Parts: sequence; structure tokens; C-alpha cells
Amino acid sequence: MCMVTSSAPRRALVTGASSGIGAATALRLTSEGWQVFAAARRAERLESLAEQEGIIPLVCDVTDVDQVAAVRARITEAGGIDTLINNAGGALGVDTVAEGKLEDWRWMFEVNVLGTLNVTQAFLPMLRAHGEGTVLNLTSTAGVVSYEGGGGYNAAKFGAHGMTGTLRLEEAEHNIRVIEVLPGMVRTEEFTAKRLRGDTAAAEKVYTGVEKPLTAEDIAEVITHAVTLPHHVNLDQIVIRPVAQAAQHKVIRQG
Ligand code: 8X3
Repeated sequence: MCMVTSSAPRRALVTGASSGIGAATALRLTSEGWQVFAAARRAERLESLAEQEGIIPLVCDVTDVDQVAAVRARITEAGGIDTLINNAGGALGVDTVAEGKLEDWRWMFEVNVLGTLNVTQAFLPMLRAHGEGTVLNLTSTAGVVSYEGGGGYNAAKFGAHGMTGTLRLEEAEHNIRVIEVLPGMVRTEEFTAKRLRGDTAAAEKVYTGVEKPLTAEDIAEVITHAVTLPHHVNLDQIVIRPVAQAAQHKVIRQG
């Protein structure tokens, strides 16, 4: 078993790194001296990220077993990682359960649950061998509180939340720290627009009058803090909301 020394540079894989929280996290970690493997499906969006020193872009769909195996081979060659940040995920639709579309639910389960499983399984042996591994899963407040129209996203994030708890119990004996970050209302370029199928006007309304929704950079700062703490310190569940969102159903709007 290879133990880290305090002078060793930290190395992470961040999935879903081409935009939003993933991109902000990759940038923030590299600004703190980390080497970051930034994985995402869209090569063209990774290009600008790759201009930052310390970021190695890797094109990868987290739901594809062969692509994840290829990424693991590249990362193994390049010296491995000590930290896995499972950020890839997303929501599709705001239908009621009665009206929900099976294909939307399938996509949400694929990316939020099975993608996380796929990447985690691929990298656990490396993290175990490292001796002081960290897995950080980005779930959501939607993974612990249901809301109308949450449907498939609630179900998928509850799934990811459950899996994260199980992983923590199972991997503690391998000295792997498992952190769950559960953001509430975060305004990013893509999350709500994608969920509302490109209806940017409707997406804009979600944030109307909300003073200071969280930003991707806010979440990246919290993630960086959590993974930079001494390894024996596990912030096992971090719920983050803007002050204006006192609870899932209580959002303060001005005007
Ligand atoms: C996003 C939080 O409240 O839109 O993960 O479901 S919410």
C-alpha cells in the first residue's frame, strides 16, 4: 500500500467537468495546486478548460463502461488519483409522476445513479491502493426532500444519496473517505435550461426575485474545502442552500 506524504500533489478526477459546478471545481482545485483530470462528454467544451495549467481533459461518457475503462487506463499511466469527484448528473423535465416520461426517468437514473456507480467501481481499487482515498458525490437537496414535479430527479437523487451512504459504510475499512455534497438552488448556465428542454425564459423565471442564488463557484469552494481537510476529517453530508431558500418550499423572492 502506497501512503501519501504531505508534500505529494493532490490529484482528482472530476466528472461532468465541462460546465457548471464541475468546471468551477476543476478550476478551483487547480488554482490550489491540484492536478485535475477533467472528464466530460463534450470535447469542445473541455477545450477552454484545458487552457488552465494542471487540467488534463478527458472525453468520457460516465455511463459507458469501455470509455470509463479507457479513462482509468490514461489516469493510471499518468500516476493515478487520490480523489474522485462524481459530479456528472442532471435533471430532465418537471412532470408529475402521473405524467412523467419513461425515457426522461431512464436518462436521469443512467447519469445520476448508474454513471456514478460505473465510475466509482472503476476507481475504487486505485483509491484503496492509495491508502487515503476520497470519493465526493454531488447529489442534491432533491435527494432528501421530495417536491412536486421533482419526480424522476427526486427518485434518481434519492438513489444516489442512498448509494453514497452505503459506500461510506463499506469503504471506511479501506480508509476511503466518502463525502456527499447536497446543493439546493444553484444558478448555473445549463442545469435548469436543460431540465426545461431549452426554454431559457422559463429557466430564468425559476430564479426571478431570488437574491443571490448560489453559484457554481460557491459549491466549488465548499468542495475544495471538504477534500482539502486532513483525510481523517469527513464532512460526510454537506447541505448547501442560499439564504433565500430556507427550505425546499420556502424561497424568498423580492418584488
Ligand atoms: C438541484 C436542486 O432544488 O432544483 O439539484 O432540485 S433542486
